[in-house]
Amino acid sequence: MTKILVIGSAGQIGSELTLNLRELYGDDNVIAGIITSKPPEILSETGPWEIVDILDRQMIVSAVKSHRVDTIVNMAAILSATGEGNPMLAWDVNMNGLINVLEVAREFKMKQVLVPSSIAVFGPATPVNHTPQETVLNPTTIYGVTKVAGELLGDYYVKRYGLDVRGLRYPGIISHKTLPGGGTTDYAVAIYYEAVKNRKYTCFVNEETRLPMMYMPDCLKATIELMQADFKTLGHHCNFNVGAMSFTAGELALSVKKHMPDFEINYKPDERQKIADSWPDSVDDTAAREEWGWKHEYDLDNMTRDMLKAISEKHEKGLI
Ligand code: AKB
Repeated sequence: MTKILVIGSAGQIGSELTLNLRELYGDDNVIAGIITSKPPEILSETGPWEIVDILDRQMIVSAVKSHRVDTIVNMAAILSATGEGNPMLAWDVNMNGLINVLEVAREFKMKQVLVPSSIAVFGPATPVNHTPQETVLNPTTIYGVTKVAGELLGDYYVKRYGLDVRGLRYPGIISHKTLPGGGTTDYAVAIYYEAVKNRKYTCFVNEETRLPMMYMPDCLKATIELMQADFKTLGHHCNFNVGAMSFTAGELALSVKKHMPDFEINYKPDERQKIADSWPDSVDDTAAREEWGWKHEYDLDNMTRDMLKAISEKHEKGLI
């Protein structure tokens, strides 16, 4: 029986992934690892949880031992914008945290470890359109540096110790359940909340900024499908490009306007513009499609319809 520990369970992806994994593997078999003693109710009421600080190896060991964990999903990370504000923290959580996870996984002979990466591994010298799987990785953010090192470290544990480590390069993830925090792509979530609440939004990247993006249902599908893929069929391990959609901030605003003609947007680029400019417009995810059958479902307009509906419902209930 699989027993999964999700570290960083309260975050944007971790919170929804934990619930999806509980549906798939049974509530008791998915342990939410949360850094504080106050877990979101939706996680504490639907299954087991533990306080797990990724920087404290003994805490990870203790959760692994008490629940007989055989799989770790590491969703704890400091993202690009926060990372630029505090590079040492980004290094600490993203690298020292990761090595803790990998070492515990090695020591306890885990069945699998999932270690996400990001489009932040790319940099200004990387081809911008349909960025290949194998290409120049010269990121200019500390977050990107840690993600490149994380991919290499994961691959090293595969080769050196035969540990099953897998990971995918998430694009900007858009969702309406748990807010993202500290990322450059956060404008693509904030725009929907501000549209519903105030009918206007000041965007922190310019109108022409184009980035690869993905709606949460596709992100969960990609993550779970990669986890379920047969290890023997994988030619890559910790660095799969996964694509879904690619749009500019202006195109995103137009998609919102289709539903809310009075929505207004203006652009006031800040320091995050430079980060966005260093990332690709779109990625070539042939390896993911060929090796484990990746196929996205949502495009921009489907996602916008869904996002506005869900956030409007929250607004009507006074939840936001
Ligand atoms: C960020 O913007 O930092 C993240 C990412 C693309 O990894 N959303």
